[in-house]
Amino acid sequence: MIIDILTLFPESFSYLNCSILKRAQESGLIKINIIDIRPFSKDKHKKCDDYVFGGGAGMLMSVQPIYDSVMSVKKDNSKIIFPSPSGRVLTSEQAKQLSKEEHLIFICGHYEGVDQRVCEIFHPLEISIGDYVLTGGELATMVIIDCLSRFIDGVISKESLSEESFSNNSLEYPQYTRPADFMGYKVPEVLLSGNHKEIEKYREKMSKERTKKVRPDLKDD
Ligand code: 6GU
Repeated sequence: MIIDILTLFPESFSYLNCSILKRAQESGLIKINIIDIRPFSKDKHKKCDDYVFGGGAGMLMSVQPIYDSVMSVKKDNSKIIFPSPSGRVLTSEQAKQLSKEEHLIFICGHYEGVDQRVCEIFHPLEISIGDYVLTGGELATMVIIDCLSRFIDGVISKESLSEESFSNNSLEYPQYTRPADFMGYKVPEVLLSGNHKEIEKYREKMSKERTKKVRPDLKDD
């Protein structure tokens, strides 16, 4: 998969060069390009924002630099995503669907947002990452990329995908590693028993309990 990120703040994206996403890029499963929008501005001072018509707080990102930066990378098979608190909230299922795309383009808004004509021209898929507001789309873009990358074959193991939270609309059971006793805080006996059937039963029970207590809104499957 090729991912092009259009942003006024390219320096925000170092997280994508760590750990699992770093490895996914090194092994050629994902290619991520971070593209600075500013050089595309036709303004003589490379200005990329302006006041809001009709009045209102703050500045909006202008349509021209975004239009030209999108056109510089857009192909017939590109899916354009505009992370925005006005979009539908990202789900695991949607991330899985997105992981099948060949080319994703992310438009990162900043300040008060972007000129609406960006949406009128490109009809991007608007995705929110939750019911709160961030100062820009950069963090949301990284959240979406991180989440969908895990569904690309080879990025993580198949077992990790099927066992984790949300994989069947429930939260993950608690896990422990060595030592079995840390300052008197003990690992539950059943996990040391080697009885795989009992371990599975215990994990299912813990998962159900945690989901019911913390996220009763998640529908059981
Ligand atoms: Cl995608 N962008 C911004 N700026 N704030 C958000 C968001 C996105 N999702 C939730 N809050």
